[in-house]
Amino acid sequence: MTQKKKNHIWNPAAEKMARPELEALQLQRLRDTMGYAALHVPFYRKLFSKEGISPDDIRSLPDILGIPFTTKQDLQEGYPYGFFAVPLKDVVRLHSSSGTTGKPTVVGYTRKDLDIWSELIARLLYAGGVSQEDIIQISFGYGMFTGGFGLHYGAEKIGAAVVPVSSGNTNRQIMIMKDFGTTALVCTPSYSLFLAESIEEAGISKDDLKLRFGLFGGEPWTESMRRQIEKRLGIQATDNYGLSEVMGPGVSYECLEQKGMHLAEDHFLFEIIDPDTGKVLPPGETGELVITTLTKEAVPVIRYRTRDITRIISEPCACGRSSRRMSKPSGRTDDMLIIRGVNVFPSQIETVLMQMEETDPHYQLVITREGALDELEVHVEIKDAFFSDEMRVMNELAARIARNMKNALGLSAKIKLVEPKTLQRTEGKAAHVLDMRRHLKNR
Ligand code: DLL
Repeated sequence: MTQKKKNHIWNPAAEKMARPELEALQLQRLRDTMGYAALHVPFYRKLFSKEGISPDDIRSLPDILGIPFTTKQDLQEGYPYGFFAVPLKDVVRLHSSSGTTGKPTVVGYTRKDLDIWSELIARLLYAGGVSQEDIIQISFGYGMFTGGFGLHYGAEKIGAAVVPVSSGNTNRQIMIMKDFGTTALVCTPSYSLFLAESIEEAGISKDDLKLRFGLFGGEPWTESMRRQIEKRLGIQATDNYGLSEVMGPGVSYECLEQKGMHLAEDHFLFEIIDPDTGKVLPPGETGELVITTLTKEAVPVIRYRTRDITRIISEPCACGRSSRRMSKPSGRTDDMLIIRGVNVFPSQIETVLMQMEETDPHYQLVITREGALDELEVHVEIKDAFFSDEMRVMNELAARIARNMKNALGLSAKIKLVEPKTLQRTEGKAAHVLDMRRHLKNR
């Protein structure tokens, strides 16, 4: 394993700002954002006047509690430009969310928004070990997804050599990685694992590569998956979170301590609420993340419900940054599966699978309904070394997985073992769930 680079901070003045100073800055920016949104976004103008809210009422950060939430549905109803606070002549870039649930949401950036975005990506890259000496291969999709272009401009800002390969064409990715001497890889965690698998298959040893750091994000992944990626690629892997509705990557980023993602608190305000009641939870409790943008010009959002489930960590980090951190999101409120009344997140199933040495983190959950009863079938890839032609051996393994799942989650599932490398791989975000009940409902 490479030597740890610590305290590698891009913008110490901002990232190590004393908390009282940071909170005063947040308050000032919150009031400015509210005044700005009331003036330029009809949705907020109407909302504030209906609720009798004025930016002058915000005298301390907790005063934000009186403001109603903004939801994904609100943004969708404004499709495409309803939430824009500036005329299109001032917009220099447009991105959109993937739109797997209904209409996509369209987000715009002014030149100042792009400058701030690059600044936050520069912080992210330094935190993950990357500097101007690195050759950074960006294997996120370049397109409407914010991953590719988002990382790109921050990487140029710090002066790294950027290889904008985008996603897909795995053989070419590996060739470039080897021939160009890539030192830092940027993609989704699931794609990094697929790359690791393909590199091994091609008979390339990790010692033939110069990779040292992996900066991943865009989807949930577990600690055990991180360990596996680090081992197979010989890198230090950090996690990065963000969402297009508030900017894209750069909202929070992990440092090499690998103990949660530092929140970019000078540009966003973070809260954790109970997703059922909407009440703000006490510090440290797990709930839904709510974000308010503090400096966005093109599309400011106030108290946006992300639907991501996480926890805020307030204890100081050994890296010296003063920001609080968020733990790895365990899933989304709309990802939660209710199977025969049991609430489960795909990440919990992944954790059970990853605790067993025989299984790979490639799995698919297929949920169907037989009459009134939900059935969960888990398709699991078995590692090459453990795959057997003997039925008895495979049945015994399937029974053990089913038992572990029952013990950990209280859920019975049918386990279907599949041969190594047979489940579909993705170049972007992995799709682990096939919920056939949704198709039934939609008919
Ligand atoms: O995924 C932005 C991004 C790109 C972040 C690259 C990091 C790296 P969207 O496509 O709008 O934006 O998807 C946002 O993805 O609400 C989470 O549910 C999920 N997500 C993003 N990063 C993480 C992460 C980008 N590190 C949605 N862990 C978010 C878990 C994540 N989930």
